[in-house]
Amino acid sequence: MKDCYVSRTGRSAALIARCDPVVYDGGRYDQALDEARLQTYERDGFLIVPGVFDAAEVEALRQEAMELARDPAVREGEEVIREPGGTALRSVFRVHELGARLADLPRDPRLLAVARQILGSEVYIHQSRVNMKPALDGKEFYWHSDFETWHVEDGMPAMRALSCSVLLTDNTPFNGPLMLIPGSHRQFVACVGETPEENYKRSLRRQEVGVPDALSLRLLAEQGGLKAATAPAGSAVFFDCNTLHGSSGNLSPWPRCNVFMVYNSVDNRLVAPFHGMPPRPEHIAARDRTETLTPLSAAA
Ligand code: 6CS
Ligand code: FE
Repeated sequence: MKDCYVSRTGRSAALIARCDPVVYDGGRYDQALDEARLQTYERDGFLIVPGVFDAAEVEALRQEAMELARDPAVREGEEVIREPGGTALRSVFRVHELGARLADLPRDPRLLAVARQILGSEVYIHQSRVNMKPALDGKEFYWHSDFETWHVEDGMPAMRALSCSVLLTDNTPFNGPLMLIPGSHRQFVACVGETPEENYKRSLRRQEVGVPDALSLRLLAEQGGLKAATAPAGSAVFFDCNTLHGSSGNLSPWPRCNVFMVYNSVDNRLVAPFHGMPPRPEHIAARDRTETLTPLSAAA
């Protein structure tokens, strides 16, 4: 398979024009997003939708996420990632298979219909996680493209995946909201450096390999600006797999807890990782459990 997106091959950094559509022909799917919102997503590489879930729904999801984070069995599991240099919980992966409401979330039509429309196909969950970003302690997530990692380390062939972040707490200017670079999804930043073995054991705590160089970051930020996805709990942020994003540390006395569902097209299933090393484990990148998602029935 020709690799459109060669990265981490020891050569210098480069900007490679995207080879894939942003919005696929979703004609056969419900038009979950109206034309204006679809164009915003296509132009910027992300879309912030306030008020998707009501207060009771968000509180139930947040409670379930907190229960998982407190569960001794979960806390000892491989799905838990702790903050760098500390023991506070940074992320819990595979939450769509650990919690009941979190299992329904990716099938909620308010999210699933958007994913199908944008990706123009049936979809499955490539990865899910809750990023806890605890009060006064949550460390940063440096700028990165998820796709760069998912392509190199997981073998995701094309840019035909998107993340949906559901805000379980208010995201304010002070608690480390997701920050994105509008328009950056159109350029693939080929990163320098080689991938260490089992890189995920470090990168999920602090990513140092597969991050864009300062010059590329500055160029794309000067072209598109920076946008902080500050929004109330219950909002959803849909962002393309290749949109550059990151978040600062949380110095506020309030947590910033968001759940992320990553939808991948069933026509974009993982192949052998492009770095040539063994794939990352199932709880980070689904290879075996990739059932097509069916929408929750209204009665559910
Ligand atoms: O490597 C990954 O899959 C994870 N790393 C980051 C920083 N974002 C996407 C994902 O959670
Ligand atoms: Fe990310």
